[in-house]
Amino acid sequence: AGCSGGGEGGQAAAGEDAITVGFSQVGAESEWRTANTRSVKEALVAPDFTLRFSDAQQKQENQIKALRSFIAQGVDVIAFSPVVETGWDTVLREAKAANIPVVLTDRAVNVSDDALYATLIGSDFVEEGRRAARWVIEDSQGKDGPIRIVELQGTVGSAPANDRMRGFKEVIDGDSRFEIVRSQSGDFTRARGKEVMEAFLKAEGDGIDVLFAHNDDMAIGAIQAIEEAGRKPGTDIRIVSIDGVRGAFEAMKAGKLNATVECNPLLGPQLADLIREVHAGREVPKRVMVEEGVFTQDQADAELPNRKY
Ligand code: GYE
Repeated sequence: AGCSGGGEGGQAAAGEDAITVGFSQVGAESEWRTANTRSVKEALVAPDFTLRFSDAQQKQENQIKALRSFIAQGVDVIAFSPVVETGWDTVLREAKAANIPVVLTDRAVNVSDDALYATLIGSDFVEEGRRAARWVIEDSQGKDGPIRIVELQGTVGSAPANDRMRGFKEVIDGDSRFEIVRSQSGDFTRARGKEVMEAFLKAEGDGIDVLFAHNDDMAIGAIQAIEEAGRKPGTDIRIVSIDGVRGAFEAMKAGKLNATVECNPLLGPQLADLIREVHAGREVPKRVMVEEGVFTQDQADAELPNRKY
């Protein structure tokens, strides 16, 4: 192996046995995603790993191209966070034919044969949706219906959008006071979250009681739209979102966001361990879950200094 240490900036050189990993990331659409990218890049380092990183800019076609290029380069392991759930069978078969194991991070796929990937490490998005709904119900104690909810969905066809929608609806449907009056995608970005919220406000006027956003960034965009419409976010419209990024804690401290459901993006170290196992040909669980909780406004001040993303 030899040459450890050295190099510029004190960075270790890749060892002879370094595992070459091709990682295809979704994009840089949210605070969650930038924290996730940082975590992956910090974990997959020399001397144990050589990382080839590719950003798909939220487009599946770019991801498929990146995976094909990793296959052509003959990387040891492919890891990727699939933009959407469907449409992966062909390229995953190509990886399998080339004997390159695939580790899914963060988002799930919908494939005909689960043997097309080795394992998935990520959060339970259905449970996150349920948690958001339970918070809404708790927050609405003693209130009469109808309580009108608008929903900002994540990227159409993505696992977190599909699952968070399903989990939220499952719980909210059990309480007849609630009605989801509008539901549309804001693509997990602040800019789209703001635009779609503007359209909701235009269509519904004062008739919106609750906003459920599939991520914090869209909620933060929507908060701006609500303020520009002359209403008070967090008061006139109660707001819950998902991720638990720093921006959400700051919005909670300012009284503008009411609650955030945690979704931990710091998967790098666990991903590195899984890649090692898979590369060594050892048996791994098909699904590895990340543990997380829910935070409310009254906890924001105390919790903010502890946040790592
Ligand atoms: O919630 C959102 C990001 O897949 C869990 O993607 C991830 C989601 C996250 O853009 O902020």
